[in-house]
Amino acid sequence: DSPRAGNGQTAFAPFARKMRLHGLSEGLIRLFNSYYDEIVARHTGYLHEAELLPVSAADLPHVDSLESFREAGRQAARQAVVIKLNGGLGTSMGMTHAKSLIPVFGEMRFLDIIMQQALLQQKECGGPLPLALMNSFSTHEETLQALADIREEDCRQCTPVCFVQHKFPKVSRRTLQPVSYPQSPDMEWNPPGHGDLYASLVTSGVLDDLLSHGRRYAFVSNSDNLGAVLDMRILGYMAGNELPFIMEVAPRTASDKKGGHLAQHRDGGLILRELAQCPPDETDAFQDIRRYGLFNTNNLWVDLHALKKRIEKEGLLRLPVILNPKTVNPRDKSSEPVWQVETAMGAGISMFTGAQAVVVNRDRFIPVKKCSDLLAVMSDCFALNQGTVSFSPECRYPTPQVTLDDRYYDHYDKLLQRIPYGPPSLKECSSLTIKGDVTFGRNVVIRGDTTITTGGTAHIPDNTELEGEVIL
Ligand code: UPG
Repeated sequence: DSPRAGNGQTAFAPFARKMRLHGLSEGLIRLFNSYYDEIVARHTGYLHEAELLPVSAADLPHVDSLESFREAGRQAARQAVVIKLNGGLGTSMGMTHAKSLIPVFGEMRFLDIIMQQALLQQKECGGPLPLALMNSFSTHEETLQALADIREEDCRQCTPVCFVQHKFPKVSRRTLQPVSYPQSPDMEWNPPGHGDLYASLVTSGVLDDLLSHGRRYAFVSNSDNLGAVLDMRILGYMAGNELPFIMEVAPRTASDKKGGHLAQHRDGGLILRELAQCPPDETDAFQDIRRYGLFNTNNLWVDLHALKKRIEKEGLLRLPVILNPKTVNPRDKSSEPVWQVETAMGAGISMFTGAQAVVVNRDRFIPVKKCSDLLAVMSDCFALNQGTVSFSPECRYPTPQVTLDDRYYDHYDKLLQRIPYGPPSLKECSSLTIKGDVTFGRNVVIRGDTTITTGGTAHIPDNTELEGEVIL
């Protein structure tokens, strides 16, 4: 049972001290204080079923219907900026460094592909198009190093602006006080989620800088989404209609049950619900893809003028809080239980009057979250051409559903050990499930729905073709 913190101000004082000591601004301290008050008041941050209504794709504009805005988009590109969220580590693929530094196509890492995309988009726009990376305290140094190593020629034409997102002190779930972890003081802090973008743009000075250079329309996306490139139609639609905010949403499939879904609040506007905001006894409704048929791709468009005006009036954007229960050392489950205070960028959809959602095709959402996504992306289902990642026209099905055995494929290195000659051909495969420790030889072809099971360790010989239930 966690003790109540008593007088909120007194209880918060140690957080304010700690944050000041680490150079965090008074505005951010006030923002964190308001989130902290919610912890003290025992708010959960949950969005309940009873508050929500589904949204139908038929009621939203589809990107393919926005063709007439393409030219307006080209004009508005002079006022655009591309921002990539680059605060995350590759932990979901067993890596301890910045996720954007994991190779995805041969030697090409997410970061190299982002740089190529930026150069290509500059050509399309016929002029400079700034690229900004929001790093976190965990990814900043190595991202700077990697950018320095990327070919000088590429960087000269497009030098990304890097800014570092804030950090929030972890809150002890026992005492509701700042947690102390002297053996690794960095672990006393957490990145506050990608919702921190709005505050970080302000406190880093990047918002004012972009506006003073005439950059008004920000296209923001996850750095691990290989399909997130500037779309002139959506940009033109935003500029032409003076929209403050657009969320790109896509029809949900069975594999999109975890991301945030779009809904309408019973009080009116559109709203994003992340899995962490769903009460545990309502996850079935959350995952019902027929009820909530659209998910947030996290490709967002923000009018920086509107953001600036809003902040001048009301201070840093206060988003719905997400309380993430963890241990201070995430790898040591016996260490102190903490709350990580986080927010999600897509929550902006309910912060700006007039915000809209646009339905997009799957080619704008090619995420790589786990090794199973990576295997599909590395296979012949996808191709990379000068930064453009596309589905192979020879692919018979939409992206194959790949399910790997986490005991042998949870880490990037383990995956590579099991596909020493590259991934099997998946262009005629609709689903591949691997149960057990399976290594692939050269030129293996998988077709249809295939499940490969082995009790021990199995090697698939060169030139094998597999389909259906395969027991090795
Ligand atoms: N990131 C940061 N800072 C943070 C947390 C994350 O820069 O503090 C970056 C991270 O590097 C990645 C992106 O944000 O590039 C997305 O982060 P992640 O934690 O992987 O979020 P997801 O689980 O992918 O969820 C987001 C949205 C969700 C949406 C989904 C689409 O929250 O609503 O459905 O993206 O992939």
